[in-house]
Amino acid sequence: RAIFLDLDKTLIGDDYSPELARPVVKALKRKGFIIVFNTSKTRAEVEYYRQALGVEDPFIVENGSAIFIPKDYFPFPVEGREKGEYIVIELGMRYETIREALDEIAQEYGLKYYGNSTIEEVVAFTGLPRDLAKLAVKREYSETVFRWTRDGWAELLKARGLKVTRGSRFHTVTGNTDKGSAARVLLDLYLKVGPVESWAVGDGENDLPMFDVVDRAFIVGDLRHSKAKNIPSIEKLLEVIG
Ligand code: 2M8
Repeated sequence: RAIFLDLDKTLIGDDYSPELARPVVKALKRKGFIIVFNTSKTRAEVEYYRQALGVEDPFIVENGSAIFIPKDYFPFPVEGREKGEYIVIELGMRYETIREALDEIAQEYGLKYYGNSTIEEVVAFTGLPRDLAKLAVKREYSETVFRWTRDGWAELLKARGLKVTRGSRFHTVTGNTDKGSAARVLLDLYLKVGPVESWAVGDGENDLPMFDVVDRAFIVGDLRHSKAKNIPSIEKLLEVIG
């Protein structure tokens, strides 16, 4: 069994600490789940949580933009870009391209995103501890927009082939991808090895496409989705896992 897990407000709470997630990850491991983090976070941020929680499976970053697969993880060669200890399957757009589009309209719409903010501003807007904020601004495939003074910017970006999605707190700008497409690509790789039952847990609008590609979906909180079962909190997830 493989489980796709959103991080913010699903596996980790408002303080961004990995502590709440520990018992959940432990229970999932005991049950033999493959644990795939599928998040808006950057590779640097996910590496922090993987290390803190002892998770070594592949992971999906920046809202479905790229799948990082440890080299030699699958018993067959995987097509992708070699980057350090990973093979990376890139489904999104390069950060530089997204930044160019944002920079062009930033002034007109009063847009604030990580790239035109100081670390202090990022800390203030996200509530991230400074060390984690530094990892959050290491974007490779997406940008997080947290403030604007005029509407219409999202439509403009969409007309230029970019995607704007709501996360737990902010808006994410990516290429034409989502958490569901990336989960599908990774599931197809697992299916080459053998049958796999897929689960997903998330809390935000950007998690809905992921629910559509798995066998069992769970929503933390009160977001609606026909296919998913609502579970009120992260701790409740433990009951579901059994
Ligand atoms: C952003 O992600 C959240 C989660 O969905 C959001 O869009 O609301 C990203 O910038 C992520 O990298 C960052 O850690 C997080 C901080 O809340 O915000």
